Amino acid sequence: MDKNLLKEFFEKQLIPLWGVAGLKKDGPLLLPKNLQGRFTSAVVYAFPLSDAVIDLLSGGPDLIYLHHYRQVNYLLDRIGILAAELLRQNGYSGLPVPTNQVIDWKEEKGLLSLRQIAIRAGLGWIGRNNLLITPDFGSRIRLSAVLTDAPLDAGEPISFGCGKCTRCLSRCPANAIKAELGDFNLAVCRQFIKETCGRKRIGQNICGLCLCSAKDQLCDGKT
Ligand code: B12
Ligand code: SF4
Ligand code: SF4
Repeated sequence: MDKNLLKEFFEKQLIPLWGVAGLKKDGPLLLPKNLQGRFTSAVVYAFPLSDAVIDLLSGGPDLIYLHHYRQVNYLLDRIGILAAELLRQNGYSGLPVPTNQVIDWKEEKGLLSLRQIAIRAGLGWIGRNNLLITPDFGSRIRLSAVLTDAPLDAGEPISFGCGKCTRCLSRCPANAIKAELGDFNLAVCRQFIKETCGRKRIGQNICGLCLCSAKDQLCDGKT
């Protein structure tokens, strides 16, 4: 498969960041059992969230962010459906990964971890806020992917780039983010989100306060 076809497609959709994760070796780590062996690559892509919307957040999620979050999810799902069709028209199969659908409610997991796929494709690294951080947009992106059997060159992971920056620590009202990477506390993050979204009648488990911009990485004097 000519990768330029995908490049042209994503350019047309105004997708500024995408890449390919190889699944031949990592399939068992990344895919649920019923999908293993069927797909050799994941084409993962990201759409930036509006800085204007995120910068308005104060103390927790609001309805403007809720609307933006939903619309970006719809947009990414729509692009995934079109990308799968492009692959089909070129003789390959494509499975659009649901952008934000929880598939396993007991474990609270999606079809696969979009963060892990994005790391493998070289889009960014896991930051102190437990999110995928990209050099150009920080963590202010949403991710989606299409699984395929098309032969595509895979990307390479990039190294941790938060440097000494710790800006997100003070932004988290639940104190879930710590200076040590492995110390992120998902339980208190989840508790804050559920309590706040319930009280504010947001109707979706969102927060967004720790979505850092690319400027945050640059402020730490990485140089
Ligand atoms: C369910 C869910 C939640 C649950 C968490 C449950 C959970 N188990 O993680 C709740 C409601 C708490 C939540 C909160 C948030 N979420 Co959420 N969430 C999801 C969803 C739908 C599924 C996550 C999942 O399957 N997790 C299961 C575990 C296994 O995977 P993981 O957590 O992604 O990956 C971790 C581990 O695998 C480990 N890891 C890393 N490398 C490797 C390598 C190996 C080999 C192994 C074994 C592990 C490992 O580190 C990863 C990061 O912690 C994803 C979409 C998706 N399909 O990925 C969005 C997603 C992760 N959420 C997202 C966001 C933005 C948020 C929030 C900011 C809320 C909001 N939108 O306002 C907060 C952020 C919390 C935080 N700081 O981490 C984005 C992240 C974008 C980014 N820049 O990274 C995603 C990708 C949605 C999207 N389509 O863009 N979320
Ligand atoms: S605010 Fe700084 S430390 Fe936190 S995730 Fe973003 S770049 Fe990393
Ligand atoms: S999503 Fe909210 S509660 Fe969770 S780590 Fe980020 S700022 Fe803290």
